[in-house]
Amino acid sequence: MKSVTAPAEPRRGLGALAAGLLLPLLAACGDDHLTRYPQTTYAPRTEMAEIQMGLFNLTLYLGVAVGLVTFALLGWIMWKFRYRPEAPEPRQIHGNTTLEVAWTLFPALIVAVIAVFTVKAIFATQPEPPANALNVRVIGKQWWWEFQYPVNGGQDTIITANEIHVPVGQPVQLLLESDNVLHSFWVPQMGGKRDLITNRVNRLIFTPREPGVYLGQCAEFCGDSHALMKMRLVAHTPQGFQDWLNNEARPAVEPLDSTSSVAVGKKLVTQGVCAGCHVINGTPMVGRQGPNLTHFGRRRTLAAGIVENNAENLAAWVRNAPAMKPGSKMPQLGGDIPNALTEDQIQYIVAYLQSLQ
Ligand SMILES: [Cu+2]
Repeated sequence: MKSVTAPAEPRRGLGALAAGLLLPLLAACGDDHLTRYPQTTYAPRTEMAEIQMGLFNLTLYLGVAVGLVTFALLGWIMWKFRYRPEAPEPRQIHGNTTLEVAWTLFPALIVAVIAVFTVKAIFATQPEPPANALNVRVIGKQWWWEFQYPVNGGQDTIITANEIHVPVGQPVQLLLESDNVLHSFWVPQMGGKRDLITNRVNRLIFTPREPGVYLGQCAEFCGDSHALMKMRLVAHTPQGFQDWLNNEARPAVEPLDSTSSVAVGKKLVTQGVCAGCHVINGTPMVGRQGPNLTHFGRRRTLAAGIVENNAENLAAWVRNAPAMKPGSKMPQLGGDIPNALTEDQIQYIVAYLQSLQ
């Protein structure tokens, strides 16, 4: 039976092909797509990201040109040599040296051009660290990020998690490592990616240009919650960065009133189950398993960027972290388990953690 829907298929195929070809071009036209796709490589904000996008565009355009020529030739040949009942059998040939030399040399030339620009880009994106670089040690965890800022000439270290803060206009050198499995640091608008591995320190150097909040995430499969290992890169003005750093250097704020829910929460956190895994500077907590919580209340998100940092989400996280992040090393602390925290206790803990500005 003759199908009546068949003619629509090639048209739909052509539509998809055209969309596939046009989408990157449209995406490159402006930053409107940033709202929809905030973790984009199409809006570079460092020289490194620009070099990488240039290389991507070069291969994309060459690929599109080769594709257009190939499909045009194919179409022309199919039309010219289409079946005609009256036509005699075509002349039978074997081998054509000119054609074979041409279709060997031409692709080799294209690959050579790509290779030249690729090697240039490799050297350009792996520069020697500039003398004025801000060094940040980045340690990939399962599944969150630790950021360490050496201060006072390397005497002290400021430790934070999941939100990396940098100034604009100054080169940033990330010293990337892992103490567990492989991870990969990727904030697309800054450039990247680069792996965090256990037996060497990898470097990533870039200079943020514009203040803003840039989204990133781990780009190397690292276990159950790999897809939930996100981060924010916050680029400040130089003064804004210094203010942030100065605040991070302070010990945790004390509850104003010793009878408040914040004070009750402080006692629960610093003397209870949290103390085994977390540090809050200025308290006796010494755990190094989990993120440093000294200024936790200032972070925009929690659980490595997966949800907004608000009272409701924080309570849900404290109550049952593995329910939000499968495989999380933070255990379930509330709900239906022996010796669970009560709902009141969870609210006190939330009040204290949110007070840590
Ligand atoms: Cu990871």
